[in-house]
Amino acid sequence: MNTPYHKLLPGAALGLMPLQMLQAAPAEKKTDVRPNIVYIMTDDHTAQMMSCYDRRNMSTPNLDRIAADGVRFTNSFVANSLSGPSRACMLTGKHSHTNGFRSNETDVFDGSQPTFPKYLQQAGYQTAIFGKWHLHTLPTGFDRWSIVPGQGDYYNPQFIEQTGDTIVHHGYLTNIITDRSLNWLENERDPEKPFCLLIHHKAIHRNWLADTCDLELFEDTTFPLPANFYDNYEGRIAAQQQEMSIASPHDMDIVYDCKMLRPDSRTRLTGAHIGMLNRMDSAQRARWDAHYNPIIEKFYADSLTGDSLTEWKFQRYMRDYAKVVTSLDRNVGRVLDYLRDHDMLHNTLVVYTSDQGFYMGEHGWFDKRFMYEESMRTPLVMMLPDGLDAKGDIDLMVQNIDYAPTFLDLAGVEIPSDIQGVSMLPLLKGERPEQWRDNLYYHFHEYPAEHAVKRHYGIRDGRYKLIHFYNDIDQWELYDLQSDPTEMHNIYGNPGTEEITRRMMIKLRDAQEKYDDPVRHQFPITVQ
Ligand code: SGN
Ligand code: CA
Repeated sequence: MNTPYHKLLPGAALGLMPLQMLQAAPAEKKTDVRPNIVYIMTDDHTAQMMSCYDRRNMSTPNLDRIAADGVRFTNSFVANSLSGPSRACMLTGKHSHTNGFRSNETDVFDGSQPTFPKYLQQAGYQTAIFGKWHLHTLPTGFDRWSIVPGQGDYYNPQFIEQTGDTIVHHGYLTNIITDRSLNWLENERDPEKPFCLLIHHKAIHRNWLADTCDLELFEDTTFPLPANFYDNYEGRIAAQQQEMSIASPHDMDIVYDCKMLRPDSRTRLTGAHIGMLNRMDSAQRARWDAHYNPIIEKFYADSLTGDSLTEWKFQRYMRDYAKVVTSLDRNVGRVLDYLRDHDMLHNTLVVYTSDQGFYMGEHGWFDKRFMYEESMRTPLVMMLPDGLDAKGDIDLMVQNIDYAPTFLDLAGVEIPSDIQGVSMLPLLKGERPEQWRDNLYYHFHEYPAEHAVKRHYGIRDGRYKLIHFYNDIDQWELYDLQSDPTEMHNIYGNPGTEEITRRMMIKLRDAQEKYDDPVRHQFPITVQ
């Protein structure tokens, strides 16, 4: 076994300490030098809206600081592109069928199972989470927690406290989660122990309500339409049946999503939007109305139709989303500043990621769920503690089941053999292990459900992706990501693809066996 990471740190073994350190020891409270972990996760934040990944749309200077000072994963993926399932994967290091949380709508997380916070806690770490949890049972494995119920609210949100009380905090959620996390760092934790702090935001989840101080941003920006915005889904039956289209008045609601509320508004989701606005106090609401009222007036006066209306919705969506990201970026900056100003960065792993990627108009969509690139991917950047020497881009394929074993490895805790993910620690040390995985398994279970994305599983290697949509459909898709990176051409069944199809089906079969997924179907061709 490799030497536990913390044993490599200077001063970890008292006998090896230089004299100056020994003399300074009484003033230094923290005797346990294992690295801290600050794990920031957002909701639905996609790499297209992070300038360290993509410069077309907006600037995120604080997230870019993490990438510039540390590492950027260029092939980071989830195992199931949905909030609760993604969170369960990262907590347990196991795929959805193994940890039991397959769907936001039908499952509850079994909090009695082992998770990385529990293992860290047992190993002497202090553990805490503030923000979104979304697993329908209360957190276990944390010394300190405070979570928003369900999806949480952007304005004047409720928090469920450890005492069992639900209390309302005044203000904007991203600021509040950050304030409370910093307060825990400053005033509540035990400074003698290493810690693992999860700062888990609701931002940038639908319906993208900006902080009042950011409302005016991006109003003069015209975002570029993705090249496949007007995709007709030819050859992709499941994509034809989804309900996450920006163009559709049913899927992207003009009041709820685009905020075009006026007294006679009657859409499917008008009530939900009014409910959210009703959370605001009069000062917040006055700023909101001052911003949106002229836009609403112009929108109804212009009476747009067809592509003009769809493109107008796209611009509103992009603007609102970018405003919410700006607040998030600013708050991440506050955390980085705190760690820097308290001289903690040298001994802290800072992780920034999202529960999955998101469509910013690609294929004409918002939302996620599909195994296609935009939503199977998730951004992942890290600032590394001393002793981990990787720098710049890491292009090996990693998945959110890898976080748990990585954190355990970093803390010097043995990785239990039933964890399905793999520790990324060697990659953070700058190594390039020869035996690293060359494909990823994915399984999306939530159907029938909102957005109508069919159940599917599949395998992705460095070049090809094979997907099987099942349940009330039986459709296979195959993509060559090298020649078709935006997955517009399903080549499954095309002459000349027999050999690659057979090879990908073998990889798929092997992954389903390795991970012991009970949902398996007969392959349509002989696979051996
Ligand atoms: C809500 C949203 C959906 C979203 C799911 C899951 N609808 O139901 O658009 O796909 O959450 O998102 S809303 O009308 O409530 O906004 S997840 O990120 O939590 O999995
Ligand atoms: Ca999400």
